[in-house]
Amino acid sequence: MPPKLSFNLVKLPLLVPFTTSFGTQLDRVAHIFSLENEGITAYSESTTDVDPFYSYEDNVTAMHLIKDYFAKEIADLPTPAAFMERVEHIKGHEMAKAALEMLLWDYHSKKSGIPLHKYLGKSKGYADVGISIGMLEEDKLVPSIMNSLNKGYKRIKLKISKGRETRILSTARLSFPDAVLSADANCDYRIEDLELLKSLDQYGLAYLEQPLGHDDIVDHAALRQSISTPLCLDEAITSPDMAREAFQIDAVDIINIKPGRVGGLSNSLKIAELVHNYGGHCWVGGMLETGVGRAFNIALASNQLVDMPGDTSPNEKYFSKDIVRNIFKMDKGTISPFESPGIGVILDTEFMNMMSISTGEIQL
Ligand code: OSB
Ligand code: MG
Repeated sequence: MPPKLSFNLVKLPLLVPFTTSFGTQLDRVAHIFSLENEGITAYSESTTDVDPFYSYEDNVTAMHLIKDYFAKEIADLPTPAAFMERVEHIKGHEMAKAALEMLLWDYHSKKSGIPLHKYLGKSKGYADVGISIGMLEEDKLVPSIMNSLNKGYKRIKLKISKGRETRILSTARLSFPDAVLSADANCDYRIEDLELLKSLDQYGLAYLEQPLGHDDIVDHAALRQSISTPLCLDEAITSPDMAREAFQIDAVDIINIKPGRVGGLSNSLKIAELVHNYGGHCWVGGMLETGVGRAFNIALASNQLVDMPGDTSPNEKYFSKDIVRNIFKMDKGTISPFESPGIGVILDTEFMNMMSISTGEIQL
């Protein structure tokens, strides 16, 4: 029997609406992929969503690329690195590539009988965990931060947007003078906003994440010279080459690595290595993933090269019920990856099917 690739498009309501500078998200709508071969079932999740707001990719573009270009390249179950070489001539679409690249990582680590976090290289055996808090009504911000600190989160990241940053950050800093705080602007500012961005130095942030354009590193380099807050890039780093160039022109201190955004785990590890060689720091971000994508993120965040707390909250932060039976638990601000082969998640296929908008098989 040849390998079989199938998908579920699931829609899970978020426990708390997630508001960023680009909008409010009420649900996580995700393609979950399953690859079956010789008694092994591997899984992955596309980090795309309904709207092309975080990046130009969305669920429809990802499915187009996967069905029409990428699926046939995994029919012989290549290594993740070999797959990435085969699709290199297709520009961009890193999230679509990552969905299949990560499927191959899960498949090969399961076939080897090794948990993914060990299969990826040197693992610490745990991930340090921070939280990403969406923009909230005035009266809900302080209780939300308080609750997160009580749960043991090692860093509190607050979403900001142009015009709302001063209220959010001054409120947070006044109430929590010693907390490790960061701010994520999701590209809402321009270099013309320099004075406003300089004023954020007073809040003693651990870093400011992606204040300027999604495809910019030049203005970020200029901004970095003018502020004392360390600069973290997310959207702008779409490949190991972009990471290298950002360090070469002094545009960045810290990189938020999201495997989806950079074409998968091979590139994530390359970026982590490069960051280390340039003396920078990195952490693993998130895209409100279900338990499937979360398991990949936590395996990567456990790597020794990842040296800051990431956005890998336990499942219960996002969903009242996830599509997996084994959920992550946070203990003193850390989460341990699963120790069974591959990503180690046990899918709740019944619940996944119940929450699916559509399902299907993809021709390899
Ligand atoms: O910019 O890091 C971001 C969620 C969706 C899209 C972009 C971002 C985020 C988050 C949440 O910050 C991270 C998470 O908890 O998964
Ligand atoms: Mg971000």
